[in-house]
Amino acid sequence: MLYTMDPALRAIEHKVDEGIPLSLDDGLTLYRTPDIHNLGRMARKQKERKSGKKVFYVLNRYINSTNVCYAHCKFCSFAVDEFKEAGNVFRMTADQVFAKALETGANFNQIHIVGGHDPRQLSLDYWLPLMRRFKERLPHVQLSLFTAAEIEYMAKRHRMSFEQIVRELKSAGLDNVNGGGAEIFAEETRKKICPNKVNAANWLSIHEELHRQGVASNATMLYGHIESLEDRVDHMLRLRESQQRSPGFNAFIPLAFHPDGNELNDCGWTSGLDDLRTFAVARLMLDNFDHVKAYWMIQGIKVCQVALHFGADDMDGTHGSTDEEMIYHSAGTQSGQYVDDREFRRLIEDAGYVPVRRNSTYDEFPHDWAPPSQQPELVSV
Ligand code: V47
Repeated sequence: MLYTMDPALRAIEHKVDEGIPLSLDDGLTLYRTPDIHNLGRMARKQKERKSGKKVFYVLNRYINSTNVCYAHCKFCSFAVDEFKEAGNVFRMTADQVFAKALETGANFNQIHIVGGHDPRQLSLDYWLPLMRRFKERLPHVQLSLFTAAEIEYMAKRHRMSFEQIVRELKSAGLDNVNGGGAEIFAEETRKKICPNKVNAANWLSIHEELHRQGVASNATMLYGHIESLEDRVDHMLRLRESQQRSPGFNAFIPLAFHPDGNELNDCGWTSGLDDLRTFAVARLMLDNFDHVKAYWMIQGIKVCQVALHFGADDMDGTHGSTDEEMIYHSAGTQSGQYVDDREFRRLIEDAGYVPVRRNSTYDEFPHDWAPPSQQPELVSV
């Protein structure tokens, strides 16, 4: 049988080739086409226009600094109510975070830290000295800290504007803000899944302020729960418009919903095809984003490798051998805790691409680059 292209894709491909931004209807057509092969081909063509044959990864340390959280998002299995479940609480001291980061040496280019809305930890008094300490001891490491939800929480508690809080964080060395907290911007859906969290307008305002002050950031989308396809495409369009107003997003990261242990468990798991479609649609909709990230921890390393043929050009970070990611592990991910950089390079090369080591802001490094001194500072905890 002769294989024919879905005719609905032809006009969209023409627009992409001409650099014309896609509409909400185009996004829905891409999501609904049965022609998954041409969808992948179009996304791959766009990926290769952006980053050629390169696929990026970062040597990373990943830390969840506390699971105490007062936001009570319906999709979250990680957060703990410190009064109802006191026995399950962890709250690292600044010394513990510092020691954890250096546990496996100093040869990494990014430290990624996120935690809950914890009134005892989420304050400038805790974070600013710790950030300065990192910068002093590890000048080659970029600080990829917080999400916009955590920044809004700190701004509120310190009675600061977004402009003021970003200035404080930047002065202590903030290089990049993680893309979490975006969830789904569409108001009706957002109200149902995370009513107590930063709203869509503030999430976007915080990222735009970060960019104005020269701090880079990422953006995520949580998909595969109660949202509609319209909500997903609308989310991408709001990000594209925000990038237009105040550029500074590096990567878009689709986060597949994980159902174990949370109130939305009856939504189940996303399918492999839904994951691949989402990478491809994002690559085609977000024409002003340089990177689409397939984070092995989330869709699993096998789907993420295939995603390199559906528009993704980044596999995120190695994680250190003693890292313990908890957001996804508490929600049922089957991904392990650790992938080393040799494995990343093999997966990327097998897919026909060239692995490139990066930092948070996509400066490139030889794969065997090492910082001048790798001696970890001894810290008592
Ligand atoms: O905002 C929480 C998500 C996010 C679940 O910037 C869940 O490179 C799926 O910020 N199922 C935080 N997702 C993680 C985050 C992140 C992740 C990867 C890369 C980057 C980056 C940032 O985790 C939250 C929420 O959307 N999340 N629970 C769950 N059950």
